[in-house]
Amino acid sequence: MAKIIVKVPDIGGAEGAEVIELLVAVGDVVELEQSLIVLESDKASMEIPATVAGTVAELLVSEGKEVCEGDVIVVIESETANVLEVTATDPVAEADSPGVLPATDTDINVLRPEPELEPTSATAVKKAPQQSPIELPDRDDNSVYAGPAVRKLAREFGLDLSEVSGSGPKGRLMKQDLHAFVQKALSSGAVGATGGAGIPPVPDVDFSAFGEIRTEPLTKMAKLTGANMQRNWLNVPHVTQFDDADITELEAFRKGLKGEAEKRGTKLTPMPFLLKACAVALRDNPKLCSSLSGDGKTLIYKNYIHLGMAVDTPAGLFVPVIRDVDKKSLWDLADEVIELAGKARDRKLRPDEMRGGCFTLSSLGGIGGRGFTPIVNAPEVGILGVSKADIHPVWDGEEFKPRQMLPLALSYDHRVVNGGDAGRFLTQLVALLSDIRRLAL
Ligand code: CAO
Repeated sequence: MAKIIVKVPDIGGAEGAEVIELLVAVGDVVELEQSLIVLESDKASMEIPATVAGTVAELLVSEGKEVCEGDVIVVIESETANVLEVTATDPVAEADSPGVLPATDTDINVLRPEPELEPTSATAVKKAPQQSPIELPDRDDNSVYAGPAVRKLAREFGLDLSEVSGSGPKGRLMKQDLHAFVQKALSSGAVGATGGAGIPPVPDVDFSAFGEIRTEPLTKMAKLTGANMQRNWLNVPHVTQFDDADITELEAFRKGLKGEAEKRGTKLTPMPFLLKACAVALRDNPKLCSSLSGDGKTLIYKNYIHLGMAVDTPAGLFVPVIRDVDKKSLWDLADEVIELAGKARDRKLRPDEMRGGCFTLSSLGGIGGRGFTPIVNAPEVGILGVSKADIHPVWDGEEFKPRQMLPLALSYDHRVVNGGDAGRFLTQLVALLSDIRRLAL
């Protein structure tokens, strides 16, 4: 029997992550790849799998704990046969230091016998050097422990980090410390008085005074989504424009492909058609695919079309990005919609799968409703809200005909996109969806 430690893997540049769920307990028998814990960073939520089969000997984290890449999460006691198989190919594991397998999602270390881990095998090898549980970035001149992302956020808020106290290990400053500091300053009126946002706070109400209540802490992802929505709502002057696309023919074509889709093992919803039509309309109306530079002086045009797709999950809203939509077939897009939506719901999206979007689609078509005004996902400048298609009587010049109409709402950043730009984009989109032969033009 050998003891294997499972560490926090590369979390895609995210600076720290919170343990939001423990999926195993000490003594549990786990299989290879079985999920051990769920982490939530400010970029993604992810499950950390067991890298070997065995028994959970130690659980070194608890719910709510903040962890960083390289921190030890779990110690698994495993049959040596499996372990040796893994470590034999790893030259570092033969040495005194713990062996780290390169390029895996999770580091595996074979622990040499050490008193606190009570190794059971006499063949278990020498003691591993003590690892620092959390890597601390260098202190700055003012003795502030903070990572680059926190320092960037402080610059955005215009905060002096030495005024903020850190709640992380060894006083390390975390993003939530900055948020709490700003929140406190806003509610105390301090920022308003010094020329800050000056938005009057919503009063804190004791709801229990009016009846029974229940409280539930927000998940990190929900808090982050809320903060992003507020940031986008406050920073972006929004305009929303509406139209309906006649998708009667598109729907007939799509339904005709149902059998072929089943044979291919996929499902063709209206989403791949929407993605494809948006890609063509964005190519022809590049302003909708641009972003404003940080100083607001330059417009950045992108020669690629990567589209975000809002996915509704029990853990909150995720926006995975489908890359190079203009270069993919409807079948490819159908597969990718299913794959990314599945990963979002299973909390398996990697941070890099949620980056680089140019424009977002938010479809509530499968849920219902006649229309909504989506909030732009800045620094993107446009987002398309899609509602449920329904049969409506449409006047064709001589009579009313029953047509399947798809309600669309385009929200845009009015600093970048004018009504004319948006009107042309939406009109083209409607034309493309109403006659999908135009997608080939
Ligand atoms: N009108 C009518 N029916 C529609 C439709 C529309 N606009 N869009 C989809 N449908 C149908 C589909 O064809 C499917 O029907 P069948 O099961 O009979 O074939 C059904 O609705 C369910 O589709 P779906 O929602 O599972 O699949 P999708 O490809 O259309 O969408 C996804 C995928 C991931 C975008 C969607 O599941 C989702 O999560 N939407 C929510 C997005 C969201 O929350 N936006 C709000 C963000 S702001 O809070």
